[in-house]
Amino acid sequence: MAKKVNVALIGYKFMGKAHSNAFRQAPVFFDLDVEPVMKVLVGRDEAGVKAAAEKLGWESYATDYREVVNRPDIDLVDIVTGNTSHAEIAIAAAKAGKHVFCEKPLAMTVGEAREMTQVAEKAGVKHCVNFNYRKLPSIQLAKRLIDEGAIGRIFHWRSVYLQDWIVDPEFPLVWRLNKAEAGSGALGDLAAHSIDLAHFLVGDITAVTGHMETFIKERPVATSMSGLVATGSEERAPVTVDDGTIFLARFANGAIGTFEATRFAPGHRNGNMFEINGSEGSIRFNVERLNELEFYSRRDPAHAQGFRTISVTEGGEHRWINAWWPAGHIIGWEHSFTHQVVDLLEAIAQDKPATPDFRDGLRVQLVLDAVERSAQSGQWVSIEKE
Ligand code: SOE
Repeated sequence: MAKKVNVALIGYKFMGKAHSNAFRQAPVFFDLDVEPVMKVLVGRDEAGVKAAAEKLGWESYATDYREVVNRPDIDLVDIVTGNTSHAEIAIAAAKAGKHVFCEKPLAMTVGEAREMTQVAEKAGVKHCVNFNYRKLPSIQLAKRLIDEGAIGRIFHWRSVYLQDWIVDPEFPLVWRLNKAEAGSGALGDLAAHSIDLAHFLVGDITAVTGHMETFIKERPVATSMSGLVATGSEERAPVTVDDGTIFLARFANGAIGTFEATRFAPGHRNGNMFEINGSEGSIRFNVERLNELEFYSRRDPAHAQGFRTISVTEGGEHRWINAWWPAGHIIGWEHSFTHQVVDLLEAIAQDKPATPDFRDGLRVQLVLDAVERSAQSGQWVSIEKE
């Protein structure tokens, strides 16, 4: 009988649904060394959390995370609350000796991210930040090709992360548009993913210069700041985060990069895309076609040159893919969450580091912070040491 890992999930909205699904799917599709138990769902609104616990498949619910993180029967605390409470909950959980899993961006500030990392490392618990795109078979293939030298020395990273859900100026001022609640806009919500992928695939970023823009300065006040539904309210208040951000980056290995993140790109719902160019070839990725990786090799014979599209459902060698369906039976966005949970549970079972961990989250936070400072000063800003 596999050892049980009792999980407490703090938060139950969009990400709560995604994480609950991952904990449900992981033991069904994967042969795990430990068995996750969906013990308790936590939220402040009793009626809301009770209904969510029933729907999402949690054994019980609670309204105070402080009691839950100190419960002896809880092994893993998963944090999907708003960005403002990540640090408080993660630190409390790690100090109570629990493994901690946290949504991105890791924190509101570099100071918070540093403290979270230090406390978790000192406590000796597993700590993991959910940069879920790393956990796609196509991204793992990109990493493998790069590590095998298939694209040679890397010259360029070029990423865009494009969404379009707030182009309408009447779209209300939800929490994601409020700096005090979100920390930043497109930068922390979207570019954070691209930065983590760049760190994973290319290496450390050493300096950045950026520009951030808020196109719609005021919006109707949302009756519920967490709602995503237009309210038709007459009252308007300032948008305090970036609608779109661009920045240039230098990498430690000599590569250079461009990053663009925006919620103002009509037609793009979740266009997380990048291209990497090296001395021997190139790699292209688009999350809206996440079962594929495009690869160009200069080593191909002249008559066969051209980008090829590799299906990561083929060949049986791609990470996680054999646990799902036969070749050609594609997987989706939510599978990246399940793969992350599988990796985290394996890290717990085998007592090895979880990836990406809080230090990776801190590395991203340092870049987010440097981009903001550069946008204010108009200067290049070096990335601080962790
Ligand atoms: C909303 O902009 C959002 O869900 C982000 O918060 C996620 O991190 C990203 O994966 C998709 O878009």
